[in-house]
Amino acid sequence: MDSFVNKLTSVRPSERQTAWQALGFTAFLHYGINTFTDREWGNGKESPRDYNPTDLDTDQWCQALKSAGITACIITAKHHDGFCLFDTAHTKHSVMYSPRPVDVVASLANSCTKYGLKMGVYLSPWDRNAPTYGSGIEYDDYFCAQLEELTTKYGPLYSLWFDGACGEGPNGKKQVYDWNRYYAVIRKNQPDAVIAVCGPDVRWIGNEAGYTRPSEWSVVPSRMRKTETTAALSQQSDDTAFRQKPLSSQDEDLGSRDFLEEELKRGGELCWYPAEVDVSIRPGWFYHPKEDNQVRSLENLLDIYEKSVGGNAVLLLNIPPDTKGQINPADAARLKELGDCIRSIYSQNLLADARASCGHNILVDDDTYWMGSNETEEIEISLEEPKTLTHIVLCEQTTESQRIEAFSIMAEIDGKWCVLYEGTTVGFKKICRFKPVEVRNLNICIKQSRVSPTLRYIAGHYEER
Ligand code: FUL
Repeated sequence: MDSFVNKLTSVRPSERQTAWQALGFTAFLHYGINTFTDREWGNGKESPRDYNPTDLDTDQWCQALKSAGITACIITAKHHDGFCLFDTAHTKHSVMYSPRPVDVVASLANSCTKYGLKMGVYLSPWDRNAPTYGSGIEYDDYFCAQLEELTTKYGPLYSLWFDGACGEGPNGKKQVYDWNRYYAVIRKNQPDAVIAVCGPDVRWIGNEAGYTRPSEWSVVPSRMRKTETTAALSQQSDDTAFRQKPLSSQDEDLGSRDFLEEELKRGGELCWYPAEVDVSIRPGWFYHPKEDNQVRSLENLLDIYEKSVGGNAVLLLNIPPDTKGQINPADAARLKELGDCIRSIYSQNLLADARASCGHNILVDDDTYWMGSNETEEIEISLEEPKTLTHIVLCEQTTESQRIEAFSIMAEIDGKWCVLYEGTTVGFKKICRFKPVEVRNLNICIKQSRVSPTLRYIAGHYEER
């Protein structure tokens, strides 16, 4: 085997990354002092008295998320304003000093257990309230003490999410974050949790608009881990080898064969760093009553879902609880519609009774998988009776790395083979959409792969339009 492609496909996910990827559709919950001050970024000077939900109900949050088919959620335990939604021993700038002293993180953890959702936390390193912010070790001690609380008191967490914002604190100083120290606390207490965005396990997609690249690779240059945010970038010091050619999380090509070849030639290294799409259901990350009529449309959300979850990424859809302390009826109704729609399209594999030429039961969604013997392969799928399809779902066995570089889906229509879809990457899950077509015979042509391709699952679906 060519040592170059061998090198690319020897990059594999960790168990925690694979478990995270399987969550597919997840939620962000931006909730805190900004919810009550009607702001996006607080300045840290707010009073805990401002926090006053009239009817906090984290069960209701979970019900709304479940109705959309969401599997996990991340709560903003502390945003840049430094106000803590949990019972921390290290500051009085928290819910416990508000008119409603309820540990929101604990309440959500209980609700998540009740409804079978996983929970993660966002803890902003930028803290505009902490007096020690910008002091160096003293602030790191504070931040680690809060991480210690969050990672030991609330049961298993699936994700710790760090954005890269690094502004000034109350005394006008900036903090240089000791990331490795923060990571060590998480690895010690929550070894199964991924560390996302400013972390080694999950890559920021590069935008907050819900856009996923048509070719989304999980094998990317290792230096992506340092450059996904401007804050992380500004903290880089010794990246001399690459100064001439900086990498940005916004770049369209992060993982093609040519691009990675160039990277290796320059002395770079590769890592498994899968993408997460964070996007809000409304214009803001926090709840603002004036945005009640700006909840994204069902059509738009379904499109984002299909391109992210079905584009080798995880969707992290932000749904901000309102001043009552609940998911607003406008968002809750949209989530239910979205869930109904996803269930109606994807619950049933219309190819389940078909025959696949690869000799492996690839039409059953289980842990087994097929591996071809050549870099190009064809799998014919024949149905007993013709069926109308609008979607084909392909899943690679990503524990064997990401191998497929180009594929097409062909259908025999009136005795002629026609192209239904042409694609590049597959990865964990690829959703391919096309105009309704009645088919009996399909051909999945893998036109190029790094080494012998794998497929774990193929499904066909129909969406009534
Ligand atoms: C950013 C923050 O500045 C926004 O307020 C929001 O929390 C977003 C998810 O991350 O870095």
